[in-house]
Amino acid sequence: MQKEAATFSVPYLQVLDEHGALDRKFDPRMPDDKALELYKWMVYAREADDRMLKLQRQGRLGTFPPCIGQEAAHCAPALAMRESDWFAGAFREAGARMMRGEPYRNLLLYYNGWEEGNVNPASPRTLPIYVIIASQLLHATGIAYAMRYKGEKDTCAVAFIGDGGTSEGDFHEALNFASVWKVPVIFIVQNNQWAISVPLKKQTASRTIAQKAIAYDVPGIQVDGNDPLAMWKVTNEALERGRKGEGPTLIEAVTYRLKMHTTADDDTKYRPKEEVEPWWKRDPLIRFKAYLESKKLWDDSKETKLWEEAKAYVSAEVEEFERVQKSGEFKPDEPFKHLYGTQHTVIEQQHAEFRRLNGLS
Ligand SMILES: Cc1ncc(C[n+]2csc(CCOP(=O)(O)OP(=O)(O)O)c2C)c(N)n1
Ligand SMILES: [Mg+2]
Repeated sequence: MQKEAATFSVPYLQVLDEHGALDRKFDPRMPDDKALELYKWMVYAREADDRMLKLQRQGRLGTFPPCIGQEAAHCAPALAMRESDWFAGAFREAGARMMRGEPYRNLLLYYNGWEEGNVNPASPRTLPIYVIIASQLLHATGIAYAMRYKGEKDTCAVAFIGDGGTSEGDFHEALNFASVWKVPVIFIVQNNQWAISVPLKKQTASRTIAQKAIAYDVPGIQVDGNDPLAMWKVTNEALERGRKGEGPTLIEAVTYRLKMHTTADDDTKYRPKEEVEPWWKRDPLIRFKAYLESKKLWDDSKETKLWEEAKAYVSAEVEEFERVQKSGEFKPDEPFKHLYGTQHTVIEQQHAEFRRLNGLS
């Protein structure tokens, strides 16, 4: 006897196409004030990245990973989240971080080597930037499990990862544990088609990343990651499932890294411009602006004003970043104090050596 043991499918969602046209059947009815807030932060993130690129090229900032082109994939989920939800990002979610109350100067400080830039004073539930690929998924899963264990019924954790990160064991361990224990955690894969210079097709033979959820019996969905409405809708649905005790969700946001991996590499060396160019037409900012205009919420004068505000905000933060660096307020040996919760002899020795070598009294 042979029969189907189980059948699976992988849904795909797009609500706004690349011209900003709305598929009414799936319209999540984002309130106007929320839509305007979202566009604001997407513009702020774009301006912030543009400025960081210039600062880095001028030698005023260390290397950093631009999120240009991926604003919808991380800002729309941040809009759906509550302050009480935990945010475990990777390193390409600048817009979402600002939406969680992180001052832009923090990102500048962090990428110039100051650990103080990792402290979000407005949101203790926003975890620091994770460079160790995929580790944040395990932390988010553990935290969400602990929150439920402690009786916080409505709290979810949202973890971000890249397409490359899905090849790490941590990704699979987090999905497995979260599914078995019905943990209220959401995994958002920003599939930007590249992991440094490794293209998606060399990363995985899977036709979608969303299908990786099937192995763990987790609901998985592939979404147009440059569509803010689709991203907001699926994140809301996943949060609702998590809050109801129905467990985790895997969201694959199909997007594109329009710039280099970090300012330390030259992407023109490993990918043709013919591949990159069409993605500029799918820019989430262009698409969302067209949508706002179609709803009569936006016009040219509002657009000009918003960019002026973004530039003024970014300039003021850059000024503060440069002031604080010179002020001596921050301590370069700060990380030694926070590596473990309690003191550790070897770390203390290293700390003393660091202070001696750097002439710190
Ligand atoms: C555990 C681990 N291995 C390797 C690296 C080096 N590394 C940094 S970013 C990166 C690629 C990440 O690609 P992806 O997950 O697609 O995220 P993206 O950079 O595209 O946002 C690698 C291999 C790392 N930071 N951590
Ligand atoms: Mg990637």
